Amino acid sequence: MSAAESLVEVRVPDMGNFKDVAVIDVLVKAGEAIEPEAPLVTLETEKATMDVPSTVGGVIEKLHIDKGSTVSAGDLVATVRTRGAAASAAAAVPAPTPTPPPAPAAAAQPASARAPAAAAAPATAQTAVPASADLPPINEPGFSRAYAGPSVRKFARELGVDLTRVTGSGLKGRITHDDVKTFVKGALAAPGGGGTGALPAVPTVDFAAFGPIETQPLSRIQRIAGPRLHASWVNVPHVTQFDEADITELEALRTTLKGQAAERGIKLTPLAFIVRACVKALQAFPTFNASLDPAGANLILKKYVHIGFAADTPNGLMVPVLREADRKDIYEVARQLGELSGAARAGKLSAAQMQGGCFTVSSLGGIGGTAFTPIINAPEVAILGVSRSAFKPVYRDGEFVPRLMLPLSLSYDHRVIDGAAAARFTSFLAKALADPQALLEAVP
Ligand code: CAO
Repeated sequence: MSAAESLVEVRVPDMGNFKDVAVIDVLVKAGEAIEPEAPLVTLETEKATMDVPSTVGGVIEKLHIDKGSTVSAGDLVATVRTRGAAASAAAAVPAPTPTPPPAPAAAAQPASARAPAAAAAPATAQTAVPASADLPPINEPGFSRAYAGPSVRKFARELGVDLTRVTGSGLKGRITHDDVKTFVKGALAAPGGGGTGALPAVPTVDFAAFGPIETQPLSRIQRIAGPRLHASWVNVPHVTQFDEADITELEALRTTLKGQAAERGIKLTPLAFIVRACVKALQAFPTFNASLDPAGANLILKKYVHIGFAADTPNGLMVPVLREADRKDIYEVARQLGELSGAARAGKLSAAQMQGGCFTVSSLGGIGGTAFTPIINAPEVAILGVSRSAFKPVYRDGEFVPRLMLPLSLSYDHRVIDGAAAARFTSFLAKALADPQALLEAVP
């Protein structure tokens, strides 16, 4: 240590009647350079949280308390190496700044009882301008009620972060420095790199605190598919149009043809008919066979029809693509559906076999259900969900007759497709499925 340097002990200041107060956050590390008044640790009593500031600027020589420990007035917090004459640390310690307890207690209080929180906010609070113009403006009443210590509030102010949007991971949901940093990172990573797309974080829960648990890693496919599904969910305004197709004749026809198809090694499932009907619908409604360009300014219409279909495999959801579905008759469609789903289940699909899709069909009909809302396989603009067919009473020519009805759930990108077009598309599909002979026609 040079002659000009000295060591200053920073101690816990007088906290009134409080003793054995919990240290809920340690805000600095040994070796870290700090300014005078920099918060060192955050303490929490039953009534408030408070930061203990340093009395001097310098470098942290040693920290004497850990997160999770308890302290009382006079306990040594840190030793700070500083330049110039050593100040009398105990005498110079400013009083800690309290912050009221979290929302549940605050919510039960009258508004006036929450006033100290507003007072704890810096004087600039009402006029603070977000550091990033992309971050949403700060909700001042919410900010003042947010459960965070003074240093976290100051930090959030500096970055222009609205604390009402930050999920606290600390004790009882208290917002920490790391939570603010995580929020900012999320805002920067969000589409557009700003903050308007930032999502509120899901609370972190210690499940083991409530009973036995087991942790299973997600499969490789789930890890790849998850972010893509999420990207579609948050980027594409989804609407789902429901409809029903009368497939009584289709099933009758399929039953008569199934045997001879099987002799050719083909499993003629309802999905083959559905894919053929989708091809016709995509030809009749070209905006469903399209994608928005990345800028969202142009619609790219595709002159080919490659249809993806969701396949449930032991490794997770995969979407093989049936290429040039418009050039294949129903038997060829059925044969390729069988081959591709077999390859998917065996984990033998090539990357090329999963690329280039224009529209996706997700059939849960072999499993069950009456309807669902499939997530669009973006940048495609629509996906057809198919549920299990069932006999229903349908009113026809003055009487109820049993008809086999197939539930259809079409999710579409509302930026590209409007509701009327979606309703026309599913009506068209229903008509096409009700006329199976037309689906059997040879394909040029
Ligand atoms: N209603 C009633 N029965 C149906 C049906 C429907 N909509 N669709 C299929 N079936 C019947 C079939 O006729 C078949 O019965 P038979 O053997 O008596 O003819 C049985 O269900 C099983 O069919 P399948 O599953 O072998 O064939 P498929 O063409 O219907 O489906 C495939 C193939 C790959 C789509 C399917 O196996 C699959 O993986 N489905 C799940 C897709 C999925 O997970 N989607 C969700 C994605 S979002 O998470």
